[in-house]
Amino acid sequence: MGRVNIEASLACADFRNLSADISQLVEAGIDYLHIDIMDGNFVPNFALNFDIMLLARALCAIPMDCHLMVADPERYVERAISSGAEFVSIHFEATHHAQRILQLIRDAGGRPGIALNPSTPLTVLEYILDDVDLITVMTVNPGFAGQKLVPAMLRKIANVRDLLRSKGRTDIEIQVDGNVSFQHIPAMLSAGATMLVCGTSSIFDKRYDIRRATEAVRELVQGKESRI
Ligand code: S6P
Ligand code: MG
Repeated sequence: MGRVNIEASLACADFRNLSADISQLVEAGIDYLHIDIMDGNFVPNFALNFDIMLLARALCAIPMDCHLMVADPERYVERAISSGAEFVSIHFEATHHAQRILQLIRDAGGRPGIALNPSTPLTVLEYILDDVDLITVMTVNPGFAGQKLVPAMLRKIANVRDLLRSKGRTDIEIQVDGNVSFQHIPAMLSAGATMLVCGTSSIFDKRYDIRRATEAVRELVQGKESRI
């Protein structure tokens, strides 16, 4: 297995004490901050925004991955990048013009990602593989933290991996987002996940300290049993 990135879903942090949580994420060696942006339209909820990205950037240098759960995402590409995003992911379902927006992200200096809702088939990827650096398999329906894994998504992750292998594109990251728990991480990794978005199911599980929980995720990534 190649390198696996451990990401912290910042929307799940304790905002009463954001700078303390970010310090712990830095100490824990988190690879990316995953920034959920929602518009109350594409998904029935609101989450983070670009000011919070700038705040996070002022507090730490952890690279950021911006997950745009918004309709017509082309409106926000430039701001996501100028607010510090390395990866910018759009939803296939949120636009009629996914390829054009992925190209726009690339041209603006970002690394494009395409996110797929649980019910969206992988056939939509066929002609856009050259336009993406990242594919997000939503393992829950987007909009909320704390949901249960849609079981068929484990097969979907493996199907993305098989597709990328068959096209010789194993350089494209496979991100999993939703209920990435200590219980599900081993199966997600075996299926081919390379970027783990960790929220309330693991790194921000209130029962544990952020550093210890991250260490436990890392143990699983290294193929060890976690004692957490
Ligand atoms: C969901 C969003 C996610 C969540 C994350 C929460 O719409 O895109 O990034 O913040 O999945 O993690 P958990 O462990 O609570 O499901
Ligand atoms: Mg997300």
